[in-house]
Amino acid sequence: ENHLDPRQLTLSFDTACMRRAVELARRGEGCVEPNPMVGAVVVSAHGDIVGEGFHERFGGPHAEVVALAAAGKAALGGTLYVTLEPCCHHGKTPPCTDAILAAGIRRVVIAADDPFHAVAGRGIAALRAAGLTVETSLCEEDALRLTAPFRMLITQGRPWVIAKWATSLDGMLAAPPGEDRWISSAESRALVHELRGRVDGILVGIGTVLADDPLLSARPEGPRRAVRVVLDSTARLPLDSKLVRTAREWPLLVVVGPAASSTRIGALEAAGCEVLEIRESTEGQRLGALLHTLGERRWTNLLVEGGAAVLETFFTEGLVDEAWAFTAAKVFGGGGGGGGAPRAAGIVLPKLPEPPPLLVEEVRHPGGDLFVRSLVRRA
Ligand code: AOF
Ligand code: ZN
Repeated sequence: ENHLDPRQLTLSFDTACMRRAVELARRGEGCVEPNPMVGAVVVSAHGDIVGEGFHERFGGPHAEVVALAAAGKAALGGTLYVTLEPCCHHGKTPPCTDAILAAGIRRVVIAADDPFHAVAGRGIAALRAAGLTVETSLCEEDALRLTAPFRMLITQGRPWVIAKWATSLDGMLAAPPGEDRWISSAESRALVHELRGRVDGILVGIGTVLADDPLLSARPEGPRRAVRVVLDSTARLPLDSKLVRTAREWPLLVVVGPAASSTRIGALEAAGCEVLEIRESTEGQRLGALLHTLGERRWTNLLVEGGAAVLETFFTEGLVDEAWAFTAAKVFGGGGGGGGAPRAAGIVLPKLPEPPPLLVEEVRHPGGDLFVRSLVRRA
């Protein structure tokens, strides 16, 4: 005969609640960093959803505390679903494990561990020691992806790197002179501005600045104001560039090498730029040292916007975590010279010892372009 397996029912309800918690967590994107995005759902002993919450901003209450406050007395004897192991340390707020015990929760379902040294398994242990039922790893893959930039910062000491580029259908990275200066559609550019508004930094090479004179700000502004970063080993950045002229409004970090003259450095500093000198000898070491410094500043997300040589270095050094590629349905031609611009794929990929394994996470068609967002998978 045909009857429902009650365990199957429980499993799918648990999964639905955890998916909801993951969805809630994502609302904190751009506001919580360098903290992780976390979401929580409280289900009463009767099986009703009685509270929801997420970590809304850095320094604010944690997801569990928000969800438990919403549930009030209805949490007694209930279940808490949370996307990250509850904390058990006194940080900017008291331990979530205490709040969970005080609310009378009986069962806690956790999607992923917290790699932060003050927690790292101790949150789970504290709840078990208090006699609660604790289950782990439900929707773990989603929760790990959700907190991947946080985990990169905690475990590797560097920000998550997002590489972005736009090309024509024939692989040209920039329009030939005289053409419409935009490659991608207005909708594609709006997606990039949204991204710019939630990252900690937006990085380009000096070549891109000299060619395009970009502003690199988010328009409209997002939840955070990214620092604009220029890789400029000899400090060639023009004082009348848009970047330098707006340096007092939007922070600008100029990364120079030992060959940069102190006069140029002084002029950039006087114009409101921060100049960071990196002395390592190889390109790879310099990039590693820069990312390490940015990690010390607790940067969680860095957007790399080009040009081709900078993208190539990041890929070659294995420092790209996520790729945003826009392809416009336009053919520029000119690959044989005569105004032709560099080929993105042609320059970036074939020089790699091994092409990075990409996992496509999203495909869209903003304004008629093709947008592919993918993740670089590592062993
Ligand atoms: C949780 N629930 O919603 C979050 C957690 O700076 P604080 O005091 O807010 O603490 C931040 C640390 O707490 C962070 O590094 C991470 O380990 C954890 N974040 N934990 O139980 C939450 N956001
Ligand atoms: Zn907490």
